[in-house]
Amino acid sequence: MKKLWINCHIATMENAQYSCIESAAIITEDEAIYWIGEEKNLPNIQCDETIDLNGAWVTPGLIDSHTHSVFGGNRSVEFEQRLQGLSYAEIAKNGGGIASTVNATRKATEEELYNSALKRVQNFSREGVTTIEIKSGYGLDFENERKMLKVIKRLAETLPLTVKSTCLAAHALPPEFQGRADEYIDYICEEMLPKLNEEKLVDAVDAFCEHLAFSPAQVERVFKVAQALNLPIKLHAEQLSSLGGSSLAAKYHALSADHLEYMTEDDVVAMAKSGTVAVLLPGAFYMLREKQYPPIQSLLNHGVKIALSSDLNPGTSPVLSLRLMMNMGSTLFGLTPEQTLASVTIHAAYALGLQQSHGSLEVGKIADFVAWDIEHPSEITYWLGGDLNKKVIQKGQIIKF
Ligand code: DI6
Ligand code: FE
Repeated sequence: MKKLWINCHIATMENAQYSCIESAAIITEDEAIYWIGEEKNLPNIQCDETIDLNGAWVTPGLIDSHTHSVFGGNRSVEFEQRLQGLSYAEIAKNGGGIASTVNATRKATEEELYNSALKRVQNFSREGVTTIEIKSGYGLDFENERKMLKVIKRLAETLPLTVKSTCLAAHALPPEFQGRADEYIDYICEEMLPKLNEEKLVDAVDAFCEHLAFSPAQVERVFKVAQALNLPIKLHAEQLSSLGGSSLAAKYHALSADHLEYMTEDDVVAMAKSGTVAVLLPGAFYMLREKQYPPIQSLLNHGVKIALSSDLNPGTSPVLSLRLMMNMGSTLFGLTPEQTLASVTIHAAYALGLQQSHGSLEVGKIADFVAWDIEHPSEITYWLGGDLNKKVIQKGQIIKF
């Protein structure tokens, strides 16, 4: 089935630039792009349907490469408590913090987790997101990590979006392993990861490398198992302190290292060498009122690809808008709108290992795109919020919301 999409302008994002084609057209065949170019050069090919895009700007579908979209409960009460003066430590002592989400996630049924995550993911989808990565990491034992990963798999099967699942069992120390972090890492390496992988529930492996989570040495043990299982690697690194996690990620040719506020120049050089994508998370930066900026200029100078993501999670980044992250990427981190668009399209595709098929509009790639009612692609970053009248096309089909 061939469809002809006419009367549009296109920011293809080839080479991580707008790479504009004005007065353009696209021919899709089933799920893929068959032809793309200036309308005046359209080949004489019989199409089954013609869709007039009314002068819209077409971009690749947006890609959110780092989310924790599946979780039980939420932590809005803690947000309120913090604004009334309670510290993180006090909240954690009262059973709050990440432990409260682990508790709520363990208590929730698969059905409950699916239904709440579905609403969050649909929010992104309505905004123009066509690919999303979702992490486990609030179960922290085999049964509950498996439950989360099964929810992610079900989202992948039931939604038109491309969904990638990442196992983040090494996110925090579960209560039953208090004081025995190395034993928990043993459990992940010897049991959890191999079994979850065997059930084909895992597309990639992630960990949280931080004083309040796991050390580089512990993370490295998880990486070794991931490598042996042929699973790509990602890492939460340098969010609150500098432990060299991003260099470790680079050493293992990780797809991405994420957060990175406290990374050093050496880390940047190591990531540039390995081609590891820097995933920046302005939502968590903003919610934590972080003062330390990721070294944007150095990343750009060394040619490290920068992606921006929501980090949607109930604790540090209750973010339901990737476009808001694009705006923050510009206002807080100084990226240009062209760079922010690359950061949620082609660079985000690299962060998920999907760059061959996703992230830019080229012949042979998947026909995921958004037709925006705007006059220039910079507007996608410029407008704060709002729907921006648009059509979302996923695998060659217009999505009905
Ligand atoms: N970094 C974060 O900011 C979140 N996880 C992580 O690795 C926090 C998760 C939470 O507080 O629930
Ligand atoms: Fe995260």
